[in-house]
Amino acid sequence: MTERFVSRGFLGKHRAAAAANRVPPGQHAVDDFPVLSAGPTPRTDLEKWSFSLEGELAKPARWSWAEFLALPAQEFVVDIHCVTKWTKLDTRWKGVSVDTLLEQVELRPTARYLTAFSDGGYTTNLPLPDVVNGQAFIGYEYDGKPLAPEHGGPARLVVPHLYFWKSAKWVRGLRLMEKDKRGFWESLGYNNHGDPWKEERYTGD
Ligand SMILES: Nc1nc2c(c(=O)[nH]1)N[C@H]1C(S)=C(S)[C@@H](COP(=O)(O)O)O[C@H]1N2
Ligand SMILES: [Mo]
Repeated sequence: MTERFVSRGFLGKHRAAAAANRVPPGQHAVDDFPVLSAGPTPRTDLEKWSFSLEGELAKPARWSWAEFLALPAQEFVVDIHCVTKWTKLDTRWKGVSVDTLLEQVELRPTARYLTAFSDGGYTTNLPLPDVVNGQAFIGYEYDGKPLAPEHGGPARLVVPHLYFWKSAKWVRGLRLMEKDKRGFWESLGYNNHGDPWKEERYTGD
């Protein structure tokens, strides 16, 4: 009994230490999932929903909801970090990797940046190298259930290695661009890149 208690305590501490290494500087881990939206939650009829790739491509691409669900999907277990200082470890999603989407189109050599755009008008900008090689996905299930509207359902971009404002909720497409263009929060003083491990929170960090 005592032995079991001790070894459990040890494992608990071990796990706590491992988790601490996954919390970036200035952040703290939370168990709940806070909701942060700059405006009201848009409700788009799935019949009218589509996802588009546009901009610096040989030809734009567009998927209906049914077509999007038919794309190869993956499960992702990732840590997310909000600039308001909460970190949530081991969030579990199902969605389509941005790599899978980009495989379906022909990028022009001029495609170097992108803007994710959403219902409601939210935008966020990213360099192309930050969304490839398994680093970003369009998530439509969270914790085994359809993604809740307040968390960006029916589908949101998730870019776990950058602060969570880069993970556009209610995302409707990605616009590939030659030049970088600041998105919603990036124009209002948030850092253009947003790496939580470098504490790139605000412009000038
Ligand atoms: N479309 C849209 N996406 C958005 C936002 C928003 O206001 N609108 N807020 C961003 C910010 S600042 C954060 S921290 C996360 C919050 O996601 P959550 O509400 O699921 O926690 O969404 C990001 N994506
Ligand atoms: Mo945020």
